[in-house]
Amino acid sequence: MTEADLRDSLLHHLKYSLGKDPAHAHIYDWRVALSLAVRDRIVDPWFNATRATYAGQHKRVYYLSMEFLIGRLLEDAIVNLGLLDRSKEVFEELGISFEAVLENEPDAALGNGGLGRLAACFLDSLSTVACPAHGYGIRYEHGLFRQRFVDGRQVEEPETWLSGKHAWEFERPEATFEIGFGGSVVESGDQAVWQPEERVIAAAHDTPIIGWRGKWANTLRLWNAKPTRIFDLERFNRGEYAAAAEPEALARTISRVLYPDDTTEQGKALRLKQEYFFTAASLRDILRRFLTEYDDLRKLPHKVAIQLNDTHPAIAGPELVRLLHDDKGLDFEESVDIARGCLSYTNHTLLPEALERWSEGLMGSLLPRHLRLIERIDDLHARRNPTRKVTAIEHGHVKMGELSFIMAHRINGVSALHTDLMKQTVFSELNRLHPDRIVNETNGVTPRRWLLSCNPALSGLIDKSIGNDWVGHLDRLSELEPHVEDAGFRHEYAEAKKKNKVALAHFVRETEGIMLDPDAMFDIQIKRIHEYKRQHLNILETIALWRAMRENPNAGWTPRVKIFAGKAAPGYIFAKKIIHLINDVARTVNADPATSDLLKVAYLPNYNVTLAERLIPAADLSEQISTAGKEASGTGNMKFALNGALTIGTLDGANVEIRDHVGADNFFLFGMTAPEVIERRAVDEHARKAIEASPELAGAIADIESGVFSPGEPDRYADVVENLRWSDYFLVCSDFASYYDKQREVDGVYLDQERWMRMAALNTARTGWFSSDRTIRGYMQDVWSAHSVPIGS
Ligand code: 26V
Repeated sequence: MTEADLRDSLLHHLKYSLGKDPAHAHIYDWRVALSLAVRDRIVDPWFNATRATYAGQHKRVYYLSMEFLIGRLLEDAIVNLGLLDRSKEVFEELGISFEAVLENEPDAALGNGGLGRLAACFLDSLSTVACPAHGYGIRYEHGLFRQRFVDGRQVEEPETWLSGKHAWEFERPEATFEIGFGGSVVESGDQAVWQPEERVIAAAHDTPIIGWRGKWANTLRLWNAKPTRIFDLERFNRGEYAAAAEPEALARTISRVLYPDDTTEQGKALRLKQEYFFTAASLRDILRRFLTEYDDLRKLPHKVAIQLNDTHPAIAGPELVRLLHDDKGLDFEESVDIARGCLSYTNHTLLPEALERWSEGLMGSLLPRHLRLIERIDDLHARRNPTRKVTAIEHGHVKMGELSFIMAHRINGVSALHTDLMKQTVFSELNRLHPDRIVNETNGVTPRRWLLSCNPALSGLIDKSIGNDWVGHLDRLSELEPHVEDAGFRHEYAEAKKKNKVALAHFVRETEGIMLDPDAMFDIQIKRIHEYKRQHLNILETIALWRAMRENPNAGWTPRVKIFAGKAAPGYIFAKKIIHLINDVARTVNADPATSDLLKVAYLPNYNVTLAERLIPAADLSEQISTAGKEASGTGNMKFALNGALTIGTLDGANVEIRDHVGADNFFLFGMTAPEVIERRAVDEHARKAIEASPELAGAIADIESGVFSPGEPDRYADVVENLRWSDYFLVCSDFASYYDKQREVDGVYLDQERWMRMAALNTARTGWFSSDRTIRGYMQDVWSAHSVPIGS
């Protein structure tokens, strides 16, 4: 496609799809027109991929996920199609800011955090490696809430990514399924008929996902919930207008909003409805597609691999058994075995409060047939494994992790440490019975978005040094190693980092009015706010550092900028307190003239994929400081290291593997290990003892308690302090001294910029393994038995 072709296509869409004259077009119109022009280029590879899959009768992968945190799509598609330079030129000629066009796109936040972003990286990699695949999820009308701060407190507002035209998707009015809830089951012998009481329509919307170099495209199919009857005409004619619209409102509620809680609150009927809704629609669609090609359902595991992204779609087990046994008449045991042959399950957390369980009461009323099938699945498992001690149903609850394990032929962890802990803890008994099922697939991130697009300064330098093959083969970054010894290369590496920091400083000045010195160390912690991630450890260290700087201003301090971003679940009171505290500390520290050249703190609101793309390339230091054993993997940690930020981190999740790859000398390790954490927790008054032993920590806590950061309201953080001193389950106090000391070591190394830049460049050169292409190839081999389709065939 030449520049002229692109311009013609853009102007064509502006005129015929948007009905706009270029003279009157707004940035929005240009953005949508460009998206449609780019989308046109995706359709042929998309069709070709589908045809090649049918022609070769290839196995298909289905990735079922409640969340796809995809962010913006336009730049990504342009980059994958190799249209970046041409697009820039077209807009330059038109006299329109290409930047502004890209910025106009809403950030699709159909996910909470790491789990949803991983699903989005996987879609990119599945297309890049030409693995026939579909993503299946929910087309939420409202994604994750927007976050604002009012007097330092988080306020949530609804998000409206669909307010304009969604340029990427194709609505499929013909692809609909009726999904039932509630009602009763009529059993006769082995057979059963479920008569649901309530029905909604699941309607498909497809977004093509193009891979690197535009050779292959897969489909993300998201389901919308619609009523079976638009409205009740009889009631409308009687003048009962609100009542007439009720069925519609009720049905649409199912796909109305993403649950923002990755927190404890469970047992919400709407959430279970969402889970069943999208899982059932997806399975019906999968079977329909299979039956267009094959007639023997026993072949299903050879042609279909279904991945459960956490337990959210765990109802797929019993639902697939129901479809095979009740609807298609297959024998029950055979149905269970076929289902297991297709299904596999990824576990993303070991935190007990995060493991899904549903009361039998709720499950029985919404999904009566499924509850009965789960009992039978459990019984079958008991019969086949007479020594077993676990059950999927226990104390009146269905445990979705156990159910998923029993119904899956592979269960995977998301980092080496997490997989080991899974075997030792939550699934120890099931692992004993089925030692071949648990495998490790360490997470990865797509280098297209998380290096090539978000960091043109660095990716340009990499291209110049080793060519551009690394984008599709990230382990080739190792070819940078010899360049790292070249002072000229290191200088250019430092220049690229500086450029990104200047751009971020500009952004922070414009949006927050905070002035940042681009020569200061940019120390960044960005992720959801959770106690186990320990943002409070970071802010305590910030306070301690500020105190030390005030006490001894001429001690040769390394200037620092502490940047935070992240949302708290609306009902997570402690997390919200931590946000408030960080904002209070930021206000106080930033107003202190004594330290204004040495320390700044900024909490950037509304963290999302787009903000991450700005922050990560500008980071010097990446904060990965969770309590060891609690962060299953982390993926931000990988993005930072790839972009040349050094990590200060614990031996947790994928930090362990990052450190193995970059080398212990190029990683700032601190804190207790997972076994030490368990031991320490058993020590009486561990927190109080740790506070007593660290004057820096004691001083920081004392400042909080005396209202230094909340003048006139010294009690504002009483509960945080109380928790730290008397409970401190996540061992903030016990890890504080080690963290504080390591941070001072970080200060020292940063002063030696030659050394720092060598370490940073080695981080880039040695983190090619963390590409999600590598992860996907691992799943294809160990979990799905799926293969890439030779492109062009
Ligand atoms: C976390 C928590 C924390 C405390 C309260 C309850 C609760 C509930 C859920 C979660 C996390 C849910 C699953 C999840 O998002 N896991 C994340 O998955 C990422 C991709 O594998 C991984 O990198 C993160 O470490 C993991 O937390």
